Amino acid sequence: MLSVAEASCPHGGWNSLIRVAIALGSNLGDRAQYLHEALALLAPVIQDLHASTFHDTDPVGVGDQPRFLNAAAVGQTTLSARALLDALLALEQQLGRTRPFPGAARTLDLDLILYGDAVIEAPGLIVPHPRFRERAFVLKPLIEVAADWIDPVTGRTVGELVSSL
Ligand code: PH2
Ligand code: MG
Ligand code: MG
Repeated sequence: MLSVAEASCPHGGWNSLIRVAIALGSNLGDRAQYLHEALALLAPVIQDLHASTFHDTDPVGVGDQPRFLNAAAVGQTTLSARALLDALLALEQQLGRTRPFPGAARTLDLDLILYGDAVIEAPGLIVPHPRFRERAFVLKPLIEVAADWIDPVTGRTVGELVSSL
């Protein structure tokens, strides 16, 4: 586990840019509009933001729910993983997300999937995302923008992870 200082500064230098990957999902209201708005609001926080296309997907593991629109985005940030997570949660709230129960349908879900090559296990913050390797709705958008990114836990690229879905 990283210390607070390391999590804030994993590669030396407090202002170094870290490459990050975010998964976006929406299955409530105007899904495409929420994803577009989220990307616009992420741009000031994540530099050089590149987004995948939007994928219409079956809900996975959440019972009978509306279909999802999923996407992935990569870019660079000076924020610590914790500060980035906090920014993502605030942005979800800004775009109307409520949490009536775990797994409820949502206007917007923003998950931190990869933060450079950091492996972090802290309360509420596990990076790489613990379930991203088996989730087609994360990997298929992600391969469009980060096919060569190496998962620091398995040593496999995103492309390889997609191949073994
Ligand atoms: N997110 C979940 C659970 N199930 N299924 C799809 N298709 N897309 C999602 O984004 C998604 C899901 C938990 O966050
Ligand atoms: Mg999620
Ligand atoms: Mg989430």
